Amino acid sequence: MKPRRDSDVLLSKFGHKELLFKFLVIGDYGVGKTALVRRYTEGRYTSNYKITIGADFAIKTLDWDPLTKINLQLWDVAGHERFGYMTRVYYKYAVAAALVFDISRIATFQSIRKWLCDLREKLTLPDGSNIPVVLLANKCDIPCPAISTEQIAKFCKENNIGAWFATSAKENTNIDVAMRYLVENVLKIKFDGGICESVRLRDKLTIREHTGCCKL
Ligand SMILES: Nc1nc2c(ncn2[C@@H]2O[C@H](COP(=O)(O)OP(=O)(O)O)[C@@H](O)[C@H]2O)c(=O)[nH]1
Ligand SMILES: [Mg+2]
Repeated sequence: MKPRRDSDVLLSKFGHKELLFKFLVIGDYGVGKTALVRRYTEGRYTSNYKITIGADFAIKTLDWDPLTKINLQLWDVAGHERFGYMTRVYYKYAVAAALVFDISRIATFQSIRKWLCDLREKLTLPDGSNIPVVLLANKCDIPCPAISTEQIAKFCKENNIGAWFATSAKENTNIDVAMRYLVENVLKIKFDGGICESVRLRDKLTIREHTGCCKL
């Protein structure tokens, strides 16, 4: 059997569509990726999680409109963030990404550049453009953030990130709206014909041609 190349499953049954989107949740260890995914998919928050080894993903089903159901497959890096980069296999077929940092720790914000570079170097849409990305300034429930909103907005502008949200997995702040933003952008690209078949991983040759993907 040939491996499936498409990023989504389209079931046309009496005009109904069911789509499957793979979203990545990326960022340094401890920024709250697992907490955000759990909050979004299970509606729960606990302050202690067992460390998951290997690829960990959770599904959230959205009744987008009366004719469209969207299954979001959220891939939480699950421990690999310690290596500081992801393998191509992890990125494969992803159509959007949430980059997460901890608003109380500046080092995690500085790391976003590295995550963004790694992502953009390895993954593009079929037409060569970048997949939709949202930046999540997590733990916004903590008073006295270490990074100002001006710094975050400047970074997004300089690095072509469409939107950022101050989120809290603890208090369930802005997670739905951030995910919705990504879904809307993926759908926009789909209907413009961008993600009609699949998202392809850049091959090694393409990577060499695209050095300096992020503003440093
Ligand atoms: N105050 C606060 N703590 C959070 C929030 N999200 C996660 N945490 C805590 O941060 C720690 C790391 O979270 P975790 O989800 O395991 O981070 P990961 O390594 O990025 O998956 C845990 O102790 C969480 O309880 C949040 O929104 N607010
Ligand atoms: Mg985790």
